[in-house]
Amino acid sequence: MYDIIGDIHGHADELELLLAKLDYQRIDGVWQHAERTLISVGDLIDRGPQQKRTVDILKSMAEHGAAHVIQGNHEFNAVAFATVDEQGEPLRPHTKKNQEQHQKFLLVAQSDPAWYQQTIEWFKSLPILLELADFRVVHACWHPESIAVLKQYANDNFVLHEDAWIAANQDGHPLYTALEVLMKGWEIQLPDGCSFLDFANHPRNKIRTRWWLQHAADYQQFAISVPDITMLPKKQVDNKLMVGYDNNKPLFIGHYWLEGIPCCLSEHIACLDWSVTERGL
Ligand SMILES: [Mn+2]
Repeated sequence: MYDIIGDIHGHADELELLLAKLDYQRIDGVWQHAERTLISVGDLIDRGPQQKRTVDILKSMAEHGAAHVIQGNHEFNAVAFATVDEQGEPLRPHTKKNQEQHQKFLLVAQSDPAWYQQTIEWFKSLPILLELADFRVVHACWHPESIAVLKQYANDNFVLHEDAWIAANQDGHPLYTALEVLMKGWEIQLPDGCSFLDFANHPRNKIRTRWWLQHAADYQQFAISVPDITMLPKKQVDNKLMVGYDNNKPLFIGHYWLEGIPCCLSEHIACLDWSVTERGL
């Protein structure tokens, strides 16, 4: 049996409360359960107050066989931030915005470089998705075309090859595009001239979508994670921009920072990310 948990984002106290609630016990420093295995949908880091403890809890569980952890976009970005190309340039530029998003994690990194190095190596070893006999897990979007691309650059367990990290961060490379879809979701451009303000008040002209919808929808119905949905047009979305889900197996995702009373996104899809962190942080 499995317990699947959502984006923790540095909230180790809440993670331990949840593990205790799920009847896991800390034995010799490692949280575990005699009959159950934990699955994390990724995004362990950034935002929250306990970056190191959160990583250490889940890493020790994974090493003990008590948990499976996949990469979220935050782990992927952390590796890219810490890795340089042949010219010595970081794969993820150290811009002000990228540093700010990563600040809480970088503070720990600076105070404990050895831990930082080991953590980045562990992040690199995490799969991008899980396909088990009875269900699937990916951070944001299950998209067969993107998974086919990923397979060319990953091992049988969907762990990226060491030498694929450069391509994975090259804007326009097929692997870059595939990973964007799998870990950040299916995003589409708004019609010309349309934009909205996101939770950080940044204007955007691309929306995150309810990619699993199979039928025609307008932009307001298709969008997710938009603070004021009325800023979007009621115009119908072109069917070619809708990918849908094959419904072959139940799917578990995170990423979408949902609010309200938890419910399934569709008959076959559950999102586990119901905002341990307040929005706007
Ligand atoms: Mn995410």
